[in-house]
Amino acid sequence: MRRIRANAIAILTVAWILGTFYYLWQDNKPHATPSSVSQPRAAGGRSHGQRVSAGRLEIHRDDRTIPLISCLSHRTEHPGQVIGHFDEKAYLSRKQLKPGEDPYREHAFNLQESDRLGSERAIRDTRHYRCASITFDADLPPTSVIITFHNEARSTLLRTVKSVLLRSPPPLIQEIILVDDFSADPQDCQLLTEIPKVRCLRNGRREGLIRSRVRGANAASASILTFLDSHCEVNTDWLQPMIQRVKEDHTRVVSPIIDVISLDNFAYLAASADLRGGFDWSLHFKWEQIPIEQKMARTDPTQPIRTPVIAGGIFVMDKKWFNHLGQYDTHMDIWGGENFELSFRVWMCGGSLEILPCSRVGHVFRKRHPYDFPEGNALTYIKNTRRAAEVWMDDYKQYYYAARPSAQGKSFGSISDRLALRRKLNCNSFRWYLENVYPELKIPEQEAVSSVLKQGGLCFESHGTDSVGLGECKGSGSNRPQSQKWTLVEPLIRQQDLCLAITGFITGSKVKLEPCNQKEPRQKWRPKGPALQHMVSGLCLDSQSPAGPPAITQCRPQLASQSWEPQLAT
Ligand code: LR7
Ligand code: MN
Repeated sequence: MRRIRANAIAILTVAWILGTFYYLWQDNKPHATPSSVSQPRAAGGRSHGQRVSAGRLEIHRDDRTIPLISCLSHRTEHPGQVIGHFDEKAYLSRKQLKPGEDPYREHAFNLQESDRLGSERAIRDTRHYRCASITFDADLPPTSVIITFHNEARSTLLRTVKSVLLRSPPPLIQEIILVDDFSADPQDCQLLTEIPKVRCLRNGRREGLIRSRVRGANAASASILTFLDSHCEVNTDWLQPMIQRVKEDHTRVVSPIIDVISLDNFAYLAASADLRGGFDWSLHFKWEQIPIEQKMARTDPTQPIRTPVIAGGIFVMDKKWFNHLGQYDTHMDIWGGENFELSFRVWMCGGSLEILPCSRVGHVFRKRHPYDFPEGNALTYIKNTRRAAEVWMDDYKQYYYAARPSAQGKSFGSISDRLALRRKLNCNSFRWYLENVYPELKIPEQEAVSSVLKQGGLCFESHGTDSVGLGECKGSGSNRPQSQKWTLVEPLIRQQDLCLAITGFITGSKVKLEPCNQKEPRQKWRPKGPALQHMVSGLCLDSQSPAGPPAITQCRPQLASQSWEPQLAT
C-alpha cells in the first residue's frame, strides 16, 4: 500500500516537472525561432523596412513577465457586438489558394498559413509587466483608424480590422476607414463595411499609400488619426498609451513598438524594446540601439523613447496638427520616403516623435514588394527621397547625393509648394535637427565628397603650399588636379591635410591654407546659400575679383564673387 502511494507521488512529481518544462518551452518558443524576417535582403532591392536588422528580433526576456496571452482582455462585450453579423466564412472562402499554387507568390508571405490561422487568435502580451498597471484618463478622445491597402490578402486585412475592434476599448474607435488603393477586387474592401464602424473608400486609380492616407485623413471624423498597415495585429492596450500622449500634447507624433509577425508561420514575435528609428545618408531606414547615455538615463522601461524618424506605417497624430503641418507631400508616389519627410517636418517645425514601449502592434515584415510600381521601384524611391532631401536637408543634401549617386539628375517634380510650406511654418534648419535630434548621424568622411568650387567659369584652387585663388578649371572626374579638389566637411574646407583659414577677423582679411585643426576657430566655415561663411567672424569668402587675392567680406550671397557652386569632382 505504502509502495503504491510512494509510486503515485513519484509519478505525479515527474508529471508536474514535465508539465512545467513544457509550459516554459511553449512560452519561449518564439524566442528560439526568429524566422527569416531578420535576414537582410539581397542588394539592389527596396530600401525600407525589409532590412529588419538582427537587433530587431533580439528578445529581451526581462521585457516580458506577463507570460501568456490576454488577447481579448479589454473586451467587455461579446465579439458579436463588436463585429456584428459579418459573414466571415463567405468573405474568406471566395479567395482561397488553389492546390499546388505557391503560397508566397501573390503577397510575399505564406498565404496558406494566414488563411489557416483564422481571424481571431490569442497572442502573447509582449509589453513589460509594468505597463499593465498604468492608468489612462477616463475621457480619452476617440480616433479614426486609417488603413490603406493595395491587393492585400483578405485574411490579413480582416485580422487587422478585427484585432483593432477586439483589442481596443470600443468608445475609442470612432471608425475604421479602409482606403482601397485600386485593388483588383473592389469587394475585398466593400464587403468589410458590413462590420460596424468600418467604412470603405476606393480610389478610381492607383495612387500609392501617401495620397491614399491623405484621402483617408480628410474623410476622418475623429480629432485623432491612427494609421496602420493592412497586415497588422494590434496587441493588448495598444491604443490608450498613444492617445494619452497625444492628448497631453498635440504636437507629439507617437508610434508603438512594432512586433514581428513571421511571414512564414505567422508566429507573433516580441521585438526588442531598446530600439529607435534611424537612417543613413542614402535615406535608408534602419532600427538602431538607443544611444547609451539615453539608455542609462531610462529608469523606467515604460517611458517613451525619442526617435529621430519613425518607420512610417503605424502612428497616432492629432488631426489638426497633421493638417497644420501639411499632411504629406502628395507628389510622392506609391511607397517610400514619406516617413523621412514627415519625421523631418515634425521635428523641424515644432513637434516631436516618440515610440511608446507600452504600445505593441505586430506587423508582417516582407522581403519584397508584392505589387508593381508603375514607374519602377528604384525610380519611385529616388523621386520620393529626393523630394524629402531637397525640401528639408538644406546643404546636407550633398551627403544624400554622395551616398546615392544614382539620384542625381533623376526628375522629382516641383517642390515649390513644399518649400513655401516650410517657410510658412517657420521651421528649424536641418543643421538644428542634426544637432538637437540626431547628433549620432555622423557627417561622412572627407573622401566621400570631393568637390570643385566653381565661380563663373573658374575654379577655386591652391597655389603652392599655402595660397589660394581662382584659376581655369582643369580636367574632369578623376582627372581633376588635386589643387582644385576640395572637401566640405563642416566646419572645414579641406584639401588633403590643409584647410582654408582666415588670417584676421575683420573684413578684407586674406585667406590661406594651413594644417587642419578641427578646433581652430580661423578654420571654421559653413555654407550660407551659395556662399561660404566663416563661422566666427560671420564674414563670407569673397574672390574679390578673379585676379584679386581671396578674402573675407561682409556676406552678400547674391554677389557673384561670393557665390561658390560645389560640384562633385569624382
Ligand atoms: O500602392 C500602394 N498602395 C498602398 O495602399 C502600395 C502600398 N499600399 C499599402 C500597403 O497595402 C500597406 O498597407 O501601404 C502599406 C505599406 O506598404 P507595405 O506594407 O508593402 O510596405 P512596408 O511594410 O515596407 O512599409 C513601410 O514603409 C512604407 C514606406 O513608404 C510605409 O511607411 C509603411 O507604412 C511602412 N510600414 C511600417 O512602418 C510598418 C512597420 C514596418 C517597418 C519598418
Ligand atoms: Mn507593411
